[in-house]
Amino acid sequence: MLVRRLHAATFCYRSVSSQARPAACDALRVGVDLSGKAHLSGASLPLAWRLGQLEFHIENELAEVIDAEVRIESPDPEADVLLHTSQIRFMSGPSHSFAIELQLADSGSPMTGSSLPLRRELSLTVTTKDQFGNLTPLNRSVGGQLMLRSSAQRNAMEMRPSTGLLSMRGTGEAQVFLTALRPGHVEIWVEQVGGISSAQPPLKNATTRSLFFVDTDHTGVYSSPSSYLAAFRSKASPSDMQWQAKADEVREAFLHAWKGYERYAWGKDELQPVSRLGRNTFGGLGLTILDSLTTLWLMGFDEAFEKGLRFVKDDLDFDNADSDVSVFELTIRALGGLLGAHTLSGKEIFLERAQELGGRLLPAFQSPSRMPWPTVNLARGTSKTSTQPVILSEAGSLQVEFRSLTARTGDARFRRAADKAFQAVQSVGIPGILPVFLSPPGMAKVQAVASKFAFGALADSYYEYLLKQWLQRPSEKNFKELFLEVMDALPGIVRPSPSASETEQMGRVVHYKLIEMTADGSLDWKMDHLSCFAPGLIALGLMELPQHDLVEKGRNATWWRLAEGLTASCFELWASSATGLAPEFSKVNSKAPHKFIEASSNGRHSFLRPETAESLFYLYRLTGDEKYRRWGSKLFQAILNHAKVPHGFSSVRDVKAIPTSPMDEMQTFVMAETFKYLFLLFSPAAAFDMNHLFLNTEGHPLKRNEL
Ligand code: DMJ
Repeated sequence: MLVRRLHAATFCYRSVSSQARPAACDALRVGVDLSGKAHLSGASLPLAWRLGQLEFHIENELAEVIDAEVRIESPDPEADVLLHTSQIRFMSGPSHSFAIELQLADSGSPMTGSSLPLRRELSLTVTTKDQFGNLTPLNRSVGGQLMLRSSAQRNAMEMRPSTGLLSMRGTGEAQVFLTALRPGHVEIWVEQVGGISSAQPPLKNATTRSLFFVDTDHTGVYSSPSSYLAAFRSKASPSDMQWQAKADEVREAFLHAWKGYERYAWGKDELQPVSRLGRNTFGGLGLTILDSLTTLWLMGFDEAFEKGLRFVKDDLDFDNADSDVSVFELTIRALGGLLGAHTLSGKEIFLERAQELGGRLLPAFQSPSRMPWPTVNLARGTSKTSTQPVILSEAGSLQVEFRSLTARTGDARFRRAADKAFQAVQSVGIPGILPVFLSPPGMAKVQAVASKFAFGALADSYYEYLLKQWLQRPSEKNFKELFLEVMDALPGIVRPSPSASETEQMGRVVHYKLIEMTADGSLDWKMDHLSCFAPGLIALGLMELPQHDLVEKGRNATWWRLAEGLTASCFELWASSATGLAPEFSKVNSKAPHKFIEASSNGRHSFLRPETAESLFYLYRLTGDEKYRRWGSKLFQAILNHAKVPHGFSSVRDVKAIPTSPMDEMQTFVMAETFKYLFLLFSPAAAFDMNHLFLNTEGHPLKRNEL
């Protein structure tokens, strides 16, 4: 109920020129007629004129302009006084509040959700209202002009008119059009330019609105994991149809692992599937959940994904992570997992929590060299200093996650930190393959530490992120150039040498081995399973790099040979053991043709690592050769036969011993990567859109061209 009061002083005269007050003045009555639905409240009655004072209480349930006719009347038609009638208009008050409404310009549909589409023109209407909610023009005496302002970077948003000028109509409404060209958060607000600014309320505070733009070409298109699964399965080719049953078996295996974790370790970082316990190895963040979200989505598990989302929303508490945890692992698994879930589902909660986690990881980058300290305490926001050398993969593969976080949130701190760490690694000035250790983060000038040159443990994802940072932002050509330099140097640690003359093998695939070189330049005849990501990376390079780069230096032919030959060796690592599982590493014979030699006892365990499955996935995408699916099916069968336990899957102690001895641990990458790559290998290409997405080193989808 709106109540408006009007006080008026009136006087009673005999004539305009006379100040005399006749007796008839006491008998005067007041009459009031109101327009619309307004009426006088009881407080105004009786409508008598008393001692020259009139007071009206006008009530109206509508916020509308009210016209009142006020009459001073006398009951005596002969009365010797001047009678009076006044027209009073109750106008809107001065502008009091601003409202901003958004609609899709072409369809007029109001945009009420939290995420707005990129590259679609939005019509933005600004209205000014008075305290009663009446549309009202701005008080003209204030002068000046109102402009719409935004925090978007240059070239990230277009406005019509380009100045953002809000031409207020008499009704108190103005319209501008805007189109976001980059994803992420943008703030908009109304600003007064010129005029008496002090007469305005602090407009920026009153009008700021936060908008979040997403690329709806690839995110938020599917409302649930199952609709995503149904959509890509509807695009299956005849050969995909034949493999669908295998994809479903992988789905079942994944669900078996998820159920074990859900039942016995929910909220803990990892499941110990034999003892049926949970353990906190990463600070107690429920890391298995964070690392599984993207697989849950791709495999179409609605309920489990929803449960994971609720965990992220309600239970994930970084304040509980009061221990020193690897910055690198938190980045690729937890941050990557949250960003990947955001990529696929478009649900903003994942980005919110990713941003929070990113903020808590930032202290790790405050070192003299700008390379991250190895660990961070998320609860305290601190990193312990360390005098240990920096591990190449740890400083050099955090970049795609932090850069993506900046692209999506607009907070430049994340990208800056990761870029500085990357530049610090580059500052050692060694081209191509780098030693696996660099000077500790506390040394401002970064130097190489005499250590081995390798593509497996301690180094792997550094090389992977050269190509993937370029996919994330192809205009940064230095990443591509660095990757090409690495690839040109790679044959130095491959045996047999992949140069065409030595490997003219009549179309036969040569089983190349990726070995290591010690600091003094001699070869270490050992191949890590971790290095089995390399053929997949080379295949990705063959699919994505410009032809002119591939033609140069005969790269095309060499890369094809390496991609196929290294994949064949990685498959052999699995297939040649008694269980069919691959050992952590294997020795390689130094004599041609450089066959694998039985792994030494400290390398015979298997964490069910994903790298071979990962390469099979890329090789199948590159070649379409069904052999890679058949090999994948062998890997999967070995995992089912020798690593499955009643409540999950377990790392095994010795891949040569049957029955296997379980190590009572299920690494989170088994669910993030191993099962995901096998599932994608057996699924239609539409299950993972490589034109718009790429996978971080933990198998979480991020966007290409995001920056
Ligand atoms: C995963 O965490 C990632 O793939 C990382 O790049 C290497 N190690 C494991 C899998 O083996």
